[in-house]
Amino acid sequence: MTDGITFTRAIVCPPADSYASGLTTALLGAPDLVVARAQHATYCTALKRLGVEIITLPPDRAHPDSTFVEDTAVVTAHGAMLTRPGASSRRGETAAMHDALAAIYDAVDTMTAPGTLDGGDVCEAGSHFFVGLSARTNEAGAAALTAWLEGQGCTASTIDIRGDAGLLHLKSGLAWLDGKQLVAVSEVAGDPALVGFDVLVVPDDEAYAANCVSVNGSVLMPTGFPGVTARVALLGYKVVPLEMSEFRKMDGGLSCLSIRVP
Ligand code: CIR
Repeated sequence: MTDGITFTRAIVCPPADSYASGLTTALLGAPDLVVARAQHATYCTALKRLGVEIITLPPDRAHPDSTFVEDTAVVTAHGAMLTRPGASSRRGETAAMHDALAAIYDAVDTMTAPGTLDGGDVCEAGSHFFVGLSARTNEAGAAALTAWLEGQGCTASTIDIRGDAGLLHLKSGLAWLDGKQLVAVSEVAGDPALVGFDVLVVPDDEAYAANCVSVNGSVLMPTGFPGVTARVALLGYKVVPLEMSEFRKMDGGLSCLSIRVP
């Protein structure tokens, strides 16, 4: 680990009873709620073992996608901004996140219309942030976040994934491990915004594993992707494998399940 961020807390929200009625394009069948809750609990335990305090929001039955908390806010060491999620069915998720963030940060900013942005489109790489333009994040949302990040002393660049039908969010295909090290699917790896970074390119048949999460020197990775897992380990990272089947069924990945706070 050369230049990572130390995370002290993570905000999570266990899947609600309504979880299976959330948005999905995955065609992998209905998720098993009991298994999803067990996988979520294991995820939280893994974060705790890495020194992260878990802040748990109550399951939100009115919002089936509310377990994917990452989409509702972007945080830095100094501040937090609530997003305006691209899917209108998810906009009400930000109220609970506001309360959690207000207990941590002096001020919580809020994105306004016409901007839309999902936190899954925001890949933090130290003080630089890659912001995806996607079906969920529009130009106004990306511009508003960029201005906000600059006010926080950070920089940002955009990556347009609107032509990549297989990517729901930028972080579906891009992760930062630490320093200059990124993990990316081939569609994202060649983007000019990544010049100057080292990119581990994920093979197409293991693309789901590009959504991995670097936490305090270890890398959380979904099980079932031996090629990319071995390559991350070869780079010197300790890999923590986690079963994600019931979240993948709802288009979710490891990063979506938490907001990690420095
Ligand atoms: C959605 O479509 O909004 C959810 N079913 C999945 C969100 C996944 N979030 C993420 O990748 N950051």
